[in-house]
Amino acid sequence: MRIFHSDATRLRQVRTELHDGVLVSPFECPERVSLVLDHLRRAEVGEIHAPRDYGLAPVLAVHDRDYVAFLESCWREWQAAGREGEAIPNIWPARTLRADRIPETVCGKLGYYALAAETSIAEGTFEAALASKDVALGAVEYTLESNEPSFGLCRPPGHHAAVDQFGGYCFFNNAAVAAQYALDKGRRRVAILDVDFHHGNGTQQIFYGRDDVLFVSLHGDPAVTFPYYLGYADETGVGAGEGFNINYPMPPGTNVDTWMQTLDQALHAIKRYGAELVIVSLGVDIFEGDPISAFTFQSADFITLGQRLAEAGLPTTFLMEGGYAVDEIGLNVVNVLKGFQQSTADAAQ
Ligand code: OKP
Ligand code: ZN
Repeated sequence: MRIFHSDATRLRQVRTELHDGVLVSPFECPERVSLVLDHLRRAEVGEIHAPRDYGLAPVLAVHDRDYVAFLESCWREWQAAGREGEAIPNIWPARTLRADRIPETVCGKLGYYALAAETSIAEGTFEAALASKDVALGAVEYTLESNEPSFGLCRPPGHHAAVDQFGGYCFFNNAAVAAQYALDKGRRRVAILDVDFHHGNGTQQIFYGRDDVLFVSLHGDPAVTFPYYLGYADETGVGAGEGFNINYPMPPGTNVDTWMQTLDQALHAIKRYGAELVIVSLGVDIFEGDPISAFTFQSADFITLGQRLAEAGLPTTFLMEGGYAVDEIGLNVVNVLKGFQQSTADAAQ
């Protein structure tokens, strides 16, 4: 298995996250990268490579050009406006307001392009987001060329980022960028399997009307969990995309047996679809000790998860999403990848 990592993913170093009404030190912090990297090195999961610079074209293949320009200029404009803290939206084009005009100044644009308020923007955010999509592209390109598995240590994560919205710590949808890249390289059916605790609303939105990417997600029930306004089981796709979006919302506290049975259903759907590539949105915030999530995985359960994924027998790229219990995040990621490798080795014997 080849691993992709870029030091530039650490460039996002915001001080604030609006959490429970308080500005706290962000859960999604650069130390996450160091911890995972440490464990990957110690466990000798595979060679660690830096990705090349893929430029903006693969981003613009799934994201809106004005949205990307906003992310690039937001912090500069916010500073030029003389604001004291980090850039945080405080008004949105909510249901009773107009969403068909983009305001001209940064405060209005922030609300237009944000889907939540916990994700502050400051120095280095755009640069880290660029590095994160390069990590994803490096990983998927390796799998496309070799059929060997890969892991992209993306940070910031991506699955909440929609065509023209950021939030939930996400700016560019790394999994979507990678999936589109695979299609542009000739793959015809790509599956994205999202196992992060939170629903991947951005990935769903990007591919909702399309049949060339199957999106399958296991997540906390949005009735009681972020992102609240997407991720229900009746969201099955639209038009050509009808039937190519599958959500498995589960209540907080769901046990691992139930979760694994649901995973089996998800993998069946991916096999039936005839996926040529599986991109796993790998959030390890399904861990029982995660500070902002509510599933019950123990560290050993992540090995089982890796084994089950390997049994699907498909070319697989893992991309890092969430996971915030910093002490165990590295171990849990390594366990998924080791489980996957063991099972693949068994199958080859
Ligand atoms: C990003 B990823 C919980 C608040 C949650 C934002 C969560 C973003 C998760 N009380 N706030 O999917 O791991
Ligand atoms: Zn999450």
